[in-house]
Amino acid sequence: MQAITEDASPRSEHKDSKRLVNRDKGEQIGTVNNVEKQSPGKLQKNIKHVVKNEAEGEASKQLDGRWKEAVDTEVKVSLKQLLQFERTGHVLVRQLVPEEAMEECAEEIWAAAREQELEAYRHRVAVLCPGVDASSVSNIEQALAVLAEHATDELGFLQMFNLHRYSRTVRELVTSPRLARVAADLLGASKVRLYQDCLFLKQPGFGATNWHSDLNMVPLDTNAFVTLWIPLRAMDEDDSGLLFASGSHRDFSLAYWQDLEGMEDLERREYLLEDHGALDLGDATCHHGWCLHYASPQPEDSDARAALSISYFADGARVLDTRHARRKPHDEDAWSFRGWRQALREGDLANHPLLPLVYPAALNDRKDVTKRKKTRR
Ligand SMILES: O=C(O)CCC(=O)C(=O)O
Repeated sequence: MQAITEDASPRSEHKDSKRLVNRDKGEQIGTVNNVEKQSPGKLQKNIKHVVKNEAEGEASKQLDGRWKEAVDTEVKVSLKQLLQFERTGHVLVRQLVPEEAMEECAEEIWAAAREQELEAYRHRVAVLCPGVDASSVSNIEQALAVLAEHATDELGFLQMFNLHRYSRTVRELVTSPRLARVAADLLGASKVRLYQDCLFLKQPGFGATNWHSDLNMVPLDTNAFVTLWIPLRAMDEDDSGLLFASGSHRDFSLAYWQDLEGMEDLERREYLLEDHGALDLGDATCHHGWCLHYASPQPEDSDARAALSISYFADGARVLDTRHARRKPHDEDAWSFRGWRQALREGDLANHPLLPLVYPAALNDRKDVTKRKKTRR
């Protein structure tokens, strides 16, 4: 069984990890990835294949705005979905973003992600190569060479954080009434804030995303945290979708009694492991912040898979006061939260322009924090 450990990268697969068997399907779902053996050229080729080039990105500026109307409308999740989320910690929401709208947004998400690609490689260097100064990495080939030589774990994914700060389209999507309302309903919260968005990119051959729960990496003292995970293309059964340990978000005794080593044996706890199968463009899976989840390696002979993962929390949460905490949050996502975290003290209300209130729509205080030219959608 794979481990939830306190090493450099909770989400990345460990070189010595055992393989995980999906007991429902009776098949092996984990594997050791060999991306470091791939040449930079191959990765670059793949990136060009899936990331829209600049010219195509430019075309996306001409979005006619219909997508925005679609996400400006609130939708409700059903009682059945609420019950499933409550019991299992995860739920599928079909057409969270209507397909046509998502098609338009995906173009712009790719364009924004392309601009953050080097930063994403630097982030992997910072997480996986302790002692290496990530800011000294000046191009992707160099990053791959550094990773090949120094990485303590496999390269399972790239993370492009907070694309809403670079793209108005992404900002309008992640702060939209449609997504914010679903987050509020799932959390049973009257007011909801955006925590972060993060594009998780897995090139063909990239390894697994290790079992983890999101709140383990969040410096907030809260239980009310949800992530909406929206792939940028339709996903078939072979693509690396999320697999969930159902009910793990309610397993209070796991984190209460067990230290990190004791949390390794998930199989003994007999969680039901569930995924949501093939997804159409615009479908999303939503998971609770304490729900353990995993993603298998992306097959070599596939297209890359990318998913925008958007996290929200119920307003009123405070920055974790670590004086009496059993442990500190993992800092794998520190690049995402350092802006607001440095401005707030432990115990403060998590109230900052970089954590905008997005629900209810009437109180939406999302500011235009985009760093791009305003003309860009
Ligand atoms: O997409 C992945 O591989 C991981 C995503 C994830 O862990 C999340 O969205 O919380």
